[in-house]
Amino acid sequence: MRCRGLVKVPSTSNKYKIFLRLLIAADRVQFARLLIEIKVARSISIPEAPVAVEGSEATVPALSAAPSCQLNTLPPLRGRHVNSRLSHNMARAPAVFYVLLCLLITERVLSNKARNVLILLADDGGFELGAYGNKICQTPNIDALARRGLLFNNAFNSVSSCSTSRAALLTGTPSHQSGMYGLHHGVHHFNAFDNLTSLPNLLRQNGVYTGIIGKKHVGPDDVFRFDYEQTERNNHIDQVGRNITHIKLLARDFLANANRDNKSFFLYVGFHDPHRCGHSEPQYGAFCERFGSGEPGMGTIPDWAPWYYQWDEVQLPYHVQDTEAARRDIAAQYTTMSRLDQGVGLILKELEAAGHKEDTLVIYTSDNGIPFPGGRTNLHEAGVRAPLLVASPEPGARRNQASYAMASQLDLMPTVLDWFGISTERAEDNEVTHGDEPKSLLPILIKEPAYSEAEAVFASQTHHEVTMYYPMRAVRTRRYKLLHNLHHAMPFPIDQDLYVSPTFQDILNRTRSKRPLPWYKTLRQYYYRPQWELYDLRRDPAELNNLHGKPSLTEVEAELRARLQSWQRRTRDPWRCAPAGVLDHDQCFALDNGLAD
Ligand SMILES: [Ca+2]
Repeated sequence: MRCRGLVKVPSTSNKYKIFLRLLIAADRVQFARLLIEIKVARSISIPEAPVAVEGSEATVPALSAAPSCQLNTLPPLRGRHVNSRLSHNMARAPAVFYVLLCLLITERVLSNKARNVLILLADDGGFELGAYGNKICQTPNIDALARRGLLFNNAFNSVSSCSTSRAALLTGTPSHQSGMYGLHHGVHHFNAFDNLTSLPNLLRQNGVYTGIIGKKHVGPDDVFRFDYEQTERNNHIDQVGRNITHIKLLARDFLANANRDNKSFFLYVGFHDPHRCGHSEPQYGAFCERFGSGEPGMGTIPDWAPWYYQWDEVQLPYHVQDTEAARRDIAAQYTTMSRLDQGVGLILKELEAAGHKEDTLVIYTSDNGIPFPGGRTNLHEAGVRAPLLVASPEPGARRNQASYAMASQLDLMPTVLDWFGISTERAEDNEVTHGDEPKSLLPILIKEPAYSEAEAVFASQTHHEVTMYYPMRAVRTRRYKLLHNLHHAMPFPIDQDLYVSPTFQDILNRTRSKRPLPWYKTLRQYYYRPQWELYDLRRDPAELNNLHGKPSLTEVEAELRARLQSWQRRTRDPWRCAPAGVLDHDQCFALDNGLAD
């Protein structure tokens, strides 16, 4: 990917320069009063001291307080140098000058045309959202965001694992091409290739102020570098990912910096909610739903009013068994979703208070499916189908509408670059079917594209944890999905986090004791999968009826398979000959292991 464009920095107009010269001679005290008055009109509240959560090993780091006088919300006036000249030379200026100055400043603010992006990323969040039809889980802030923008009904992750998905989102590159084959932290230790171009690096090179608050979980550092980083590297993950008061204050700090420097910004908020924590911090509950709840020993998050749900009233997803244990697990997830929702509301208020509601593209999505059987780590629908809300402040942008266009998270990098006016080039390749490249979603925000059965998204998964080697590749059109389980003879792996969950333990215990298991699969079916899976999603959204090899769909399957192979070649998938062949000098050589079909 090669960058061609630059973010435009507005130049000082001649008119502006003339008025500045006129103003050199004004009274210092009155000028200061004027600035204070303007500040009052644009003020944001003084930051509160963040509250540490009792029982957490983490401490809340001190934030750099926002300046008491919010001059940083004003245009730069060519920096402190000009301000200093004004301060020293203004004397007895007529009131009309102040009015003119005020008009000038207003004009400059309005004509500045800052273009900013805010990404709000849930961790393992699904469709527990009112905007997507969940009537039980309360998410008024995200629902309000949906009303301000466009809701995508066919949005997909390109992989169903945390680090790999985040790397894909931030590079527009599928996991088998980025080198980020699995989780980044601990013994898993996966990293992207050193020469990969990432969105934050590209934006920084183009003068955009970049920030990440919360979960980063990708590396190496040089490939994913933000100007402002408050992540699990320098904080406890719960403090930057679940303590919504702390997250709010960090956002305020970042926005104050952007305003002070009068820069376009890209802010990526990686919530850790609604991720499970039964594996890492069981004292807070299966989803950390008690963290900061105000209960004894749990600490208090000042901005969070917890919602609690009745287990027998939750809206059970089709891929979760209908038992009390699983329903209680879902109820805990809802409580954590509601904390995420309130965090989203706080960030959006900070954005508005900083004066950027009308110049910022806001995107809400999730890195992978919910952490339940059939969800995260699967390329089935519940693992990769993602909520996606995009709210544009542009005149004419669609609001309170839904789109059925196929959208991949690989599209988010070109979307953000498009928003900032940064053009890129990719090498031409005739093997790629038109439309299979990542694309900007901005045109869809204006007009729904014509319906096309040919639209497709792709997915690629190799690991989650380092021990969970189970490579899969998939192509999904509006109607069909073809899924290739490359090493299907192995049992499908289960991650530590899911294994200890009440839901999976319930499946295990019921299977072992041969008690009824009201689930959509048996455990054996879940573990052992065929090499190829083909589904007609219009008729079979739960993907229970594998149509692979069905004579009436021979042509459909062949087309999907060719398209998937073409995508794998184009993206230089090292697994493109597996499992029936060995790749050598861009050719597949047969292994004669009986897996060619
Ligand atoms: Ca995740």
